[in-house]
Amino acid sequence: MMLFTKKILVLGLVFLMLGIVPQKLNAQQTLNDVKKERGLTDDDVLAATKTFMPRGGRDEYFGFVGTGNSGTMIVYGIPSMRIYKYVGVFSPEPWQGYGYDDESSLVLKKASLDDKIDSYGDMRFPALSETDGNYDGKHLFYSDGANSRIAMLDLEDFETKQVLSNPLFISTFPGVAVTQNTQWVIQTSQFPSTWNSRSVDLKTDYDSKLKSGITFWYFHSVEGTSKTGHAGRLLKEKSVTLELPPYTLGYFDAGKLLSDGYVVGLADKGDKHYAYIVDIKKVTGLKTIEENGFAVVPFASALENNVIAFVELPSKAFMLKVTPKGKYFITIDDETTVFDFGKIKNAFTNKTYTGEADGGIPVIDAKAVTHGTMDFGGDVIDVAFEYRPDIAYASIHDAKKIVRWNYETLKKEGEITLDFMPSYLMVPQGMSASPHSNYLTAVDKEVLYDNLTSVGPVRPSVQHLIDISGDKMANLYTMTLPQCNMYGSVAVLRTTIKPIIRYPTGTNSRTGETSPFKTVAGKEKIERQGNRVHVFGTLIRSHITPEIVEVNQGDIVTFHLTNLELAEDETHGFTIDTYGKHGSFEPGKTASLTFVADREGAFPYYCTEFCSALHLEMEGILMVKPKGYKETGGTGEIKLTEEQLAEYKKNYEDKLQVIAQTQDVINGVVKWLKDNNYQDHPYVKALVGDAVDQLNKATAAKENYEKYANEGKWKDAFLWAEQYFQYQVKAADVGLRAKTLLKEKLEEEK
Ligand SMILES: [Cu+2]
Repeated sequence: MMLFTKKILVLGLVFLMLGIVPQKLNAQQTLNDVKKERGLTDDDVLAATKTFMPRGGRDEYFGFVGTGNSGTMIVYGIPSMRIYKYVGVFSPEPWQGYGYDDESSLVLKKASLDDKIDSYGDMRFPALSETDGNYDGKHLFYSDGANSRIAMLDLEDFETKQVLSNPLFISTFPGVAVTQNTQWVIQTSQFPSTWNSRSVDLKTDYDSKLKSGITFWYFHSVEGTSKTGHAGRLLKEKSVTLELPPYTLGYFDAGKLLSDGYVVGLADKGDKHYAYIVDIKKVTGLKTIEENGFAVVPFASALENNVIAFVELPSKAFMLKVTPKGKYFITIDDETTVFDFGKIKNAFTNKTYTGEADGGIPVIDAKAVTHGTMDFGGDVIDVAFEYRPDIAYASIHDAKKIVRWNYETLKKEGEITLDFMPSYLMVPQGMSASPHSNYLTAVDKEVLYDNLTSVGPVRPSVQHLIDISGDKMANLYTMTLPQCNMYGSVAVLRTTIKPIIRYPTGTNSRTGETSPFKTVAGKEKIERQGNRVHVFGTLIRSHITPEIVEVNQGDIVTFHLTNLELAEDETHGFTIDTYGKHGSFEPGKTASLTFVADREGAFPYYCTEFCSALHLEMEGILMVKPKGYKETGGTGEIKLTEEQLAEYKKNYEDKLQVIAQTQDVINGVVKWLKDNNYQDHPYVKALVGDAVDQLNKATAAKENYEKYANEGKWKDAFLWAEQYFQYQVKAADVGLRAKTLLKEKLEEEK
């Protein structure tokens, strides 16, 4: 106490000496007070009001960003720019057990060249699934530029369902594009490489042995949604790769509506720069040969069948995007060029070629197919399209500007000057046939130097939200994206996505099918065959069953766990201390954790997710008995004295009273719930279902204590009564939560 007072005195003196008066806190502040105190302008306050999300408010859009080398995806809201979730895609993500439980580890291992799980990626430009050119909110795709993989996520549960290895490319462009009905998910190589992983003499063999290519991954889409998720999958056996000479391939986009059936992209070789156009229907219908287990259309056949042509560009381009209705595509190099897709299609079909590029690829005369060019007076990085017809935005990096322009009339229509250098742009649904939004985001790094607190040499990625609804564009908000090197993003109207809140009990979420290891209440068991041990367990507030698992050192052990909960957000986590395994069990999910019990000892396991107030009661113990361990000691039975027996009898009778009182509480809650028609509220109904499950589990305990009491075995009777009481408490806990929730719902309705 003395010491404490002294400290305050010293601090006070220091403040006095430095002339610092500790800041006074205002208990009550008006909007004007806050504005004045923080030096905010009216524009600042307006921007804050436009992005502020009151409690219970919902964002208009879901945004999706690939984290680049982290190999994960960020889900965020627009306009609040709040991050909702990180999802493991190309690298393990421990919170959701991705790459830690058996089911998701299999997803990642299948895509690995050497059976190891890659722990990073390079994911820059995602694509959302489309129906008739519009986002349908079902799937999301990413390409891994660093490890030549492709991934498919389901937006029903925001989980990665598929990661596949591209068996041909070593270097892959870190972006994907989908055709307008998601029949093909397109991925290209980036830097030329050998496809057979053999070394070559680069001086003499570069043109003959190094290759590039475009892969058309066939997507098997399934109408509607099943209870276990969208059943669509990429099918490797129906996918095709177009072989190309060693060009470095860059950004690409799929045609849509007016240009459906074509893919256009950037190709460079030496000092020659091109935009390519490929006829998808034609190329995917050609005869293929097999290479590395993948169907390949040989380049000679492609030439012969006129499936690819080039348009020459004046300099190296960095971006190419197709306009929303598919009428044009825009390339960005030293200047910004709007190409007429229709004219290119005609020249391509009629073979109106004026030259030939390296490898013999026919070249279409650029002048004849150009709609027009724009000079923005600086280095343009990206374009984005919005809902007003023919309107696009261009980011002028060095001039720190975003220009609004019309790609039909080729006129500038406005601009906003920024205090940073903008790079990649995104308008919600801007890459679909129906751009939707009043918002534009711009990626920026330089903003940090002046405007954000330094957090050491490496800094987070930053994207900036701009209001484009009016004639005058306005700055709204700057969002930091940690663990991320950000490039592109996509966003879709929030209501287009229909997320689920639970799986049907026993679902393997990665396959969408019922897990063969699904376990229901009362059927928990431990099976052993030699040194292979399978634990079939369940998780429910607030209990892990079984609570004790005994194995021998060296056993291969699998915990197959099913979360029996039905209630919203009742996720349980599971880990066995120091054994390096972690699982996340969302309501209904079954997942498995396999490991070798190679260290002897007692290893507690427990629920890692805060699932309820009694969350830490979810625990148990894994006993790993050392090799050659023999049970010692007596029979385990201890003879009780008369006094001890009487003591247990009294404890038992006391416990019965407590049980009766608890039952009264439960009955009261049940009556209240029934009187208030709890069954009309699905979430409350789910909670009551969970509570009933808890009580059902208790019936066996009740039978036991009654049996032992009849036999006069008071110790056993007491212990089982205690067990019954534990279940009762847990059921009461869930019941009370249901009551609170229903009360809230009824209040809302008033
Ligand atoms: Cu839990």
